[in-house]
Amino acid sequence: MKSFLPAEIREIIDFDGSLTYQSQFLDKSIESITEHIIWRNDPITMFGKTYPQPRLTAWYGDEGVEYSYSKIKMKASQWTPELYLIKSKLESEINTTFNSVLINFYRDGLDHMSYHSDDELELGINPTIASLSFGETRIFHLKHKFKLDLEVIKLPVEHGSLIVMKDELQHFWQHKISKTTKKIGPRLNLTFRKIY
Ligand SMILES: O=C(O)CCC(=O)C(=O)O
Repeated sequence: MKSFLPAEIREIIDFDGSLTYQSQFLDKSIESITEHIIWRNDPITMFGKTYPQPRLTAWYGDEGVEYSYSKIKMKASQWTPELYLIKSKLESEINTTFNSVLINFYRDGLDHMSYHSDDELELGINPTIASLSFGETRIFHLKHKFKLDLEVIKLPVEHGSLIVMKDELQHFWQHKISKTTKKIGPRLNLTFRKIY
C-alpha cells in the first residue's frame, strides 16, 4: 500500500474531547478505493420536504453490522479488499479497532454535510472515529454546542489526511462540510467506526 512519510500530528481540539489532524497519512486515488463500491443516494426529509441526500454514501463492514442515522438504516456490505487493507493500517497505527466504515462521496462543491455530531447510541458513549479524505480539499467546520462565543474552527482537509475524533468530542462539538459554488473536483471521505 502506498504511504506518505509520517507527518506531524496536529492537535486541533484539546478540550471537551479531542480532535487531531495528520496530513499525508495515506496516498490513494479515489478510483482505486471506490472501484467496487455500490453507492446509495437516500432521501432525507428536512422541514417537511424530502430531498435526495446531497452526496453519495455507502456502508461497509463486518457481517451483520447495522447503522442508522437521520432515519436512514444501513446494513453493512462486506469489506472490499481495499477497504479492509485501509482499516488494518488505521487499526495498527492508531491502536483502535473498527468494524465498519461510512463512505461519503462529494461529487462537486454543492455536495455537503450539515452540522451534526456522531452521537448515535450504537457508537457507544465516547466513540473514536477515524476520518480519511481523498481528492479535493474541503473545509471541515467545527462548532462548540454550548460555548457559543467560541469561534468556529475551519480546518482544510487535504488529500491523504487523517482526522481522529475521540473522548467526549461528540457530546460537545458538531461538525460539517459546507457547500461551495467554486468549481471543484470530487472528494471521498471514509469514516471508520465501531458499532456496538
Ligand atoms: O466528509 C467529512 O469529512 C465529514 C463526514 C462526517 O461528518 C460523517 O460521516 O459523519
